[in-house]
Amino acid sequence: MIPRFDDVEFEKLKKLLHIYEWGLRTLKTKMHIVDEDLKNFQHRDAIDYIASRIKTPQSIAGKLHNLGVPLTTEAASENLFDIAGMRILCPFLDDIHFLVSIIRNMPDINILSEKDYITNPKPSGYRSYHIILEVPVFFNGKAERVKVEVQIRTEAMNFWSTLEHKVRYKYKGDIPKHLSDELAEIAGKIDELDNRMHLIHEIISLINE
Ligand code: 0O2
Repeated sequence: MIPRFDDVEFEKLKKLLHIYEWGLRTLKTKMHIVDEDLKNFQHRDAIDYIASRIKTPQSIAGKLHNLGVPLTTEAASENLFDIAGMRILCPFLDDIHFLVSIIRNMPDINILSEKDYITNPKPSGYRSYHIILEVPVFFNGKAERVKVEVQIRTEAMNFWSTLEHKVRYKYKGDIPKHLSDELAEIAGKIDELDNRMHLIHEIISLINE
């Protein structure tokens, strides 16, 4: 049976999700400004695309249920780090760590954790850089901190992970071995492609200099 929030908690959750939305919008504006600054003043195109989403109440309820914690807004904000999610797609490999260092230098952003699946890919072949951070927002006249999960990866890595996510969903996480082997092999090819594209880009940049 699909778990649901009761009516009181659902009303509280709707309010909480507004605050997450403001946090996400604040971070999105910051990243768009970074993008313009890089393009206009540093001649660098490190961001191709920024996408963001707020988790649905159903998905939040499902995740809390799986964690075995009560279906409350308090439990959601304490236990879930990806209620607000942002994905940043980069053209080239070196743009990922470059953007991570920019985010680390933002004075009002508090970084809670980082996972570097670029340097250490998951056994599935998944590559991406994950940062859980806190963004300041004003709510009811006082400053609150909103958690956002940021995933940074190349377009090619995103192509792979979108398909793999669909396969994972289809097989409810239990992907048949022949398919997971195939996906892991393709992930390796995508890594090679990212590295070769990066090299060509480096050569062109050197020639331009
Ligand atoms: P959804 O449906 O996208 O929200 P853990 O592995 O337990 O240490 P955890 O909590 O899974 O850590 O966090 P992690 O590893 O940072 O993963 C967070 C999100 O990254 C996942 O969210 C996925 O969106 C994505 N992700 C992680 N591993 C994979 C993978 O192997 N394949 C794909 N396609 N995506 C991955 P959710 O909540 O699991 O799923």
